[in-house]
Amino acid sequence: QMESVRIVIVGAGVAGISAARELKKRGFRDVKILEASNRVGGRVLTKQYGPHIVELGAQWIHGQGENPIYKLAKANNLVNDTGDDSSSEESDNEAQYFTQFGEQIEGKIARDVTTVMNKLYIEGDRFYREGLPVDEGMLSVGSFFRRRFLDYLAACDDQPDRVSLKKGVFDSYVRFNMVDNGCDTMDEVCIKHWGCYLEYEGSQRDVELKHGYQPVLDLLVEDVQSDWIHFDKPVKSIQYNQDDPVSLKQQDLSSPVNAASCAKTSPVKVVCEDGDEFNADHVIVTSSLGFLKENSESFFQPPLPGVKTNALKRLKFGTVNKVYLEFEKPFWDENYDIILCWLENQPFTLSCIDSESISAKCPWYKDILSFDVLDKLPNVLEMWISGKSAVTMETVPDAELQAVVIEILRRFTNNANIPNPVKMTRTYWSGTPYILGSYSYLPVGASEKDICDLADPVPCQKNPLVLFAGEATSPHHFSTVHGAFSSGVREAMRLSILYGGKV
Ligand code: 6YU
Repeated sequence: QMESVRIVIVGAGVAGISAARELKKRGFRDVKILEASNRVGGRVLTKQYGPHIVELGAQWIHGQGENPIYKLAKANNLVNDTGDDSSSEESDNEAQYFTQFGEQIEGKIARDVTTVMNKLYIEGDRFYREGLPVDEGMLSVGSFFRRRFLDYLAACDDQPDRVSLKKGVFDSYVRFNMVDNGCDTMDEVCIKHWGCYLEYEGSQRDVELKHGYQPVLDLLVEDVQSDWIHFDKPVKSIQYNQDDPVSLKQQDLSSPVNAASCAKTSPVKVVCEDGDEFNADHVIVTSSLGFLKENSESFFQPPLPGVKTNALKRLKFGTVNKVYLEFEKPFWDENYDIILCWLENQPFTLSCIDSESISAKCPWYKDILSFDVLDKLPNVLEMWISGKSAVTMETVPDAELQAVVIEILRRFTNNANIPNPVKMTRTYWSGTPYILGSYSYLPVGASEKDICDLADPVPCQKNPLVLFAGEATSPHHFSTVHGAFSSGVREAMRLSILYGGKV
């Protein structure tokens, strides 16, 4: 029976591929994946860079233990398991902190602050895990961090200069978390649900892949029939019949009446931008939260129920971008990432840009987090930025971007001799059609229930015509590759069970 069930999957990102793979394992044979772009992977995008690679999207496997992506990569000898913890105090020390005045902050100051903040990061989980009451004035992770950091500062009784430097390191810690969460500010991120995101067991929080994500993606795609995937097939709308019981498929088709009505009936019609239409019994939508937030009204006919549109409104989807700068040779100390710390209330203007430029009107560069040194690309620095500033940066022309970034590097490191890069590669995640950002997060006012509501099929669980997968539908692993993967498996299993398959 499964062989004749028609399933369309929207999107060939990790969630879509993982759903297709699981459907195939479970005996489904009539599956089509419609992908808007001309490639597999979505937010996983490994690019060849000379003899090496860069990751324009996902970069690490977050966590070990039962992480399904870690298990797959490990079994295929694709991970760099060093055994050390990349989020430990030691590795935080493999960074140099600079102020906008070209002053390098003493290692001990940076260490003290990051140690305090790493403890607060973990403590913040307790509001969710232990149900601790949340203070009205401290609803966000940003306000929690700030208040508890100020308590720490008050207890230290440092000289004003030292206080200012510590605040600078604190500011960079907050920006690190903005990148980690893909948000505009940590004042948006809900402290009550901070612990909702679960880390896997294991000593390494961020596991590196020897050859990047591409070989992992290849392993997943290998298990999917290649003729299932249709590229350059953007889906424009999904029409589903709320009243059509799925049980029609399960009726006795030997009766000519039933057979004829089943042949005619299509509970779901998937319409593509090019006019092609696909009739199906079920559709699994894996479009990003960003795409759904923007398009759900016209995308689903009839419109999604209120509980779903409310979830779409409440959950948030941010932007993280990277810029790769290649120099003729390294001017930095080996292995030391360059982290920017802005000291408070100090004027700062760039000399390289005119007053009419985008960067002068909107100083996006103040949200640059760091310039990271890459083991495998010795001449390259990787710059990170998050939030609205990352979106603004996408509109800045190459020449202006390069000038700004190089002036920032020169001024922070107090090294006027830093040359211009020989090559620059940049990402545009907010402007990437059908993705429109980087990953989802839980803002103040949203909860785990919104994620579950988003994941629920439509019109209802008993009659799942339109199913939802993708990282943003994963209550405990949103924003990750493994969350996307598991959500695809989850929805394939939902269909398998519906047609009598085993759990
Ligand atoms: C991870 C990491 N990582 C950095 C950056 C980015 C992301 N992530 P997709 O969008 O991929 O696929 C959908 C497809 O559907 C797509 O191809 C579309 O073209 C297509 N489509 C959509 N609409 C369509 C339509 N109408 N018709 C046809 N086709 C359509 N994750 O594990 N490790 O290091 C990073 C990072 C710059 C952009 C990441 C990372 C996120 C993952 O990349 C992402 O979740 C999945 O790939 C999504 O797959 P998908 O299939 O769901 O959608 C406390 C707490 C904190 C919480 N955060 C902690 C974790 C921090 C995460 N940090 C990540 C950091 C980096 C560097």
